[in-house]
Amino acid sequence: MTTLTPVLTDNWGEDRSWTIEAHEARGGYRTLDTAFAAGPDAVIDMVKTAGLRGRGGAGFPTGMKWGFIPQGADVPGGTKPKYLVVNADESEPGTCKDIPLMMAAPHTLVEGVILAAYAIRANHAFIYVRGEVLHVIRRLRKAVAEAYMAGHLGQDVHGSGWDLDLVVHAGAGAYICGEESALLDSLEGRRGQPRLRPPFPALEGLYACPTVINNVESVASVPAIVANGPEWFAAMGTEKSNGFGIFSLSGHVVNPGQFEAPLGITLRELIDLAGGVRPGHTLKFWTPGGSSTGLLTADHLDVPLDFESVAAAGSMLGTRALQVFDDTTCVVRAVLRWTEFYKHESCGKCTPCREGTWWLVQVLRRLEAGQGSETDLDQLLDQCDDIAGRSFCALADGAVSPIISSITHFRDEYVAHLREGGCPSDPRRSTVWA
Ligand code: L3W
Repeated sequence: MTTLTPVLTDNWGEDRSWTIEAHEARGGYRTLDTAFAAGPDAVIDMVKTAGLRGRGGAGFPTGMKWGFIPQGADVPGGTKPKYLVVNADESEPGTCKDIPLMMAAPHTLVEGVILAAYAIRANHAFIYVRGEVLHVIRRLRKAVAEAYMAGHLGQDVHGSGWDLDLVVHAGAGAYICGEESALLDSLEGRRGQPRLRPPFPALEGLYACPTVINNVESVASVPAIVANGPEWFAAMGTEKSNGFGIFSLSGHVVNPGQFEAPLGITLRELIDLAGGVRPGHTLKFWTPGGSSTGLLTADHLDVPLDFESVAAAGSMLGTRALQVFDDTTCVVRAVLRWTEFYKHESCGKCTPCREGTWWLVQVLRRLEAGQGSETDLDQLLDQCDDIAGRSFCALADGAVSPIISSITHFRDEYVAHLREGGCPSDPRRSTVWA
């Protein structure tokens, strides 16, 4: 049985854990002097040796990303200013780890920002926060002000001769701005829409300068790596998915919440830790990393939650947003609701996503209302095929993923809707929407 490894979540229950006094009392900000003594390249090496992979969904190696930033006059772009941007635009359905982290431990994030910015030799950093979460924005701004007052930010940080300014920027509440290149457009003051890549932000990002964009949890994991050493981190998790992560259990479990554990723990173990599926019911389906990673079923309860094993099971680890649905949930209705979300949040820049998500909703509404025929199911899969991999960014891929996986695992339930003229488990049945 894998046990929990509270590191990022360790102080969440403490009185006023978000203050600089509480953070410093636990040894906070001491890693800065360790990093300044070692030098920027040594910090990158530590993160590479630790094997930290991006915690925002894609799992890209963090140290490698930092290593892409061109440095020095001999390399194209090497003399341009460098930027660090923290993606705090958490909005994927089911994903709910970064917001509690920033509320309970904002200084862990600020400390990570300083270490990451130092490693890539940036003098400016931004935390781009989802606009709706005013309480988080206030808390972060307070933490940043405290860090300036204490000399952890600003000119000549800790007498190192290196300067860092950190700005907390509020987004305006669009899901697409969690996509890294749309986030950069938004930060530059434009409407947030994805950019074509290459060039990747590491070469041309904010203001066309080399930019690292990392998720909140990725950056917040760095102080513990510097404090405890990369081997300590690499000893946890699996061979290729090192370390620990925050697993967010929501839905039909007795005690939903955040569970910090080594990568490779299974949903069965996590559900046990969460007190089980609610009494009298059984698990029907779940998402490993938010709705855009699609659905898995009770057959996948023992899949190790690491990047490789979840991919081998046909899904993605994503953001470890484990939404648990029991036998009372209509899978067709759940998928329809998610698809409506993606249609609403499609930025409209590319046709497959803008038009495709609209059509997906039309067909799903008909199916959910029990109207149409089995041919519509095949048409729906054809539409998914026309959309996946043909859009500017991952939004459209995420939109088709729950549809394809639900038809793969629950085709009979779609057919039952058609046979019964609506949801078999809903006595009111649905009526046609469109
Ligand atoms: C330089 C190269 N950099 C890749 C960088 C790239 C980015 C990172 C990962 O999507 C996923 C998505 C969601 N030179 C590079 C390079 N990079 N090749 O590596 O890139 P990528 O394209 O694999 O992923 P992404 O666009 O960052 C993230 C999934 O995560 N997800 C998360 C959703 C969460 C939210 C939210 O809450 N706001 O959206 C859930 O599963 O679907 O597939 O930095 O630049 N050659």
